Amino acid sequence: MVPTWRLRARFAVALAEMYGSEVPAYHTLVDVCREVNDEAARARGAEGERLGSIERVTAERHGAIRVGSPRELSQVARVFGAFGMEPVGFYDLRDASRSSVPVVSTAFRPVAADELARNPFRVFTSMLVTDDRRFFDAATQGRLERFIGSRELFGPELLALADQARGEGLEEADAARLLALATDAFRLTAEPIDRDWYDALERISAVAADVGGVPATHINHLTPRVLDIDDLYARMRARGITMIDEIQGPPAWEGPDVLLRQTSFRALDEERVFRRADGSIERGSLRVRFGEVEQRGIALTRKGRDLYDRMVAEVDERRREGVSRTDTAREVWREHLPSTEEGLAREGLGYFTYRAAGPAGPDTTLSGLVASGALVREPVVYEDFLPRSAAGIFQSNLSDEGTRDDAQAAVDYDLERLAALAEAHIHDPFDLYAAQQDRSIRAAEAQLGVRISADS
Ligand code: OOG
Ligand code: NI
Repeated sequence: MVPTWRLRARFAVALAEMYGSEVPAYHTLVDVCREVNDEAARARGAEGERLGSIERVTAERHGAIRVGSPRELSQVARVFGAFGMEPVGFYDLRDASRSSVPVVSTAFRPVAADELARNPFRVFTSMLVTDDRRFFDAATQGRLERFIGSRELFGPELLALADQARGEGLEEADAARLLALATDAFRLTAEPIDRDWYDALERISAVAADVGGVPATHINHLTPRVLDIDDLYARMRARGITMIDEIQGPPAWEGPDVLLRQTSFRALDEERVFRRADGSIERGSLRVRFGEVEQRGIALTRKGRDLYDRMVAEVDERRREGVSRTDTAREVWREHLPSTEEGLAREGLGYFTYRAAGPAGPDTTLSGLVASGALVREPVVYEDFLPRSAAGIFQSNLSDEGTRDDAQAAVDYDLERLAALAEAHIHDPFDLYAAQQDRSIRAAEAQLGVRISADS
């Protein structure tokens, strides 16, 4: 049987090959990422690998896809499940954005630390909320649901192989077939797009048009990871590539990197085939796909995340004319966020793992044991996404804000509701990080033969 992680690694490579042939600028992005990572790794040495080995970081990608219904989402869960990718987290982008982004999302990724270390491939997956009246009136909802209900994104052979991979496993020949079918399911379709229907949806939301106006789904972007996103941003600009105005997420500052920083280059014109109302076929172009890059930092606890959300709100309030968001954010960060990993750990803001390295001294608190050298503390990397940044990425690539009527009632979604619709358990990311931290402390206790107490 082919091990799940190998299937996942091959899936990530196959998607990258396909996407790279569809979006040539992707190759430029990957080349520049490699330059940035090589240089950063050389300059920082082992310190640079605290949030992931250079092998992992260089190979690391996340994809983004968009589907139109609970049925399609539950099929996606089966397909990604074959690669050991489970849904984690819930993101509501409808309210995270000024523009019209009528989707709720989760991310499919490996959940175990050793699986993440072998290959961390993940896919941010959004589902169109067709019954949200702020975006779609009853007639549009009905037509959307009929259109989406009548297409088939994932064929029966693919789904059967995926189920088998999750169950008893697959031998090489079937594994190769699964990979070919799964990759193909995310290929840009050559089938003509109904121009009037697409345009009508686009007036409401470009994202809705991309999901509900096209007969298939596709990889929207495939994102490499870098160790220094500021350097990447400058180099891409130097190559004449138009980047969005700001890096999303935390600012560059002298303290530890937390959560996730992201930026993207603007969507490119891509040729598509359209069908006019009179039946004629024409060529045209769409701008829905873009290139994105990410830099990952330390995973924050619930308390740390609350602080992050408050800081983001404070940046919004404090921002003055003529001062960039990043400069304001840096001020706010310096005021509120501890400037060392030690500080993040002591205040219970970040997740860390601990390993035993020497005999325990009399002080058996976590930080006491770290200070005496009995424990070594390592940061846990953030493996997930940020709704506000995701909305910023969506938004900065829309040429038009679309339309929404906020006087209409929203439809409530949360993690449980999305899980029920996806027919899958959606993990709470905080639980995963906390369990990882706890396991490392329990193992260290067993090795040191002491009971370790928390700092506060
Ligand atoms: C997803 C946008 C969000 C991220 O990395 O946060 C995103 C999409 O465009 O479908 O990719
Ligand atoms: Ni992305």
